[in-house]
Amino acid sequence: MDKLIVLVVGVAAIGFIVWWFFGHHEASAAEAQVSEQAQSIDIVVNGGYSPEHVVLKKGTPAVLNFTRKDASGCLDHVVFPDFGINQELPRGEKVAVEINTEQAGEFSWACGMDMFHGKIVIQ
Ligand SMILES: [Cu+2]
Repeated sequence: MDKLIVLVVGVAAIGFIVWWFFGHHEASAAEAQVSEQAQSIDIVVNGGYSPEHVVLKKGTPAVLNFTRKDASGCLDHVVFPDFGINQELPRGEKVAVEINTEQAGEFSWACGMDMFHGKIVIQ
């Protein structure tokens, strides 16, 4: 009987690990607030990015406002390789990152260590 319990618990643990690493996690997506001249969106940095997918309108200057709540140093920089941006994010401060939206496409951003990722879609 003990062996059966160990087996059941073991299988459940393996199932959880598989789900954790390979399961589909729903990503949060959001559209920026757009007016005629500008668009902006607030992004909270706390164990990742929320939202992590941002849709921007092509040709309208865009600002992403990052606020880092996470205490870990892992997320203290945000990097947009396609735009040559490497921005420091002091904890608790709202930091504006300007994005050039002249070109449509999908562009990713990441933390300084390339562990956490987000994506902007310019369309
Ligand atoms: Cu990191």
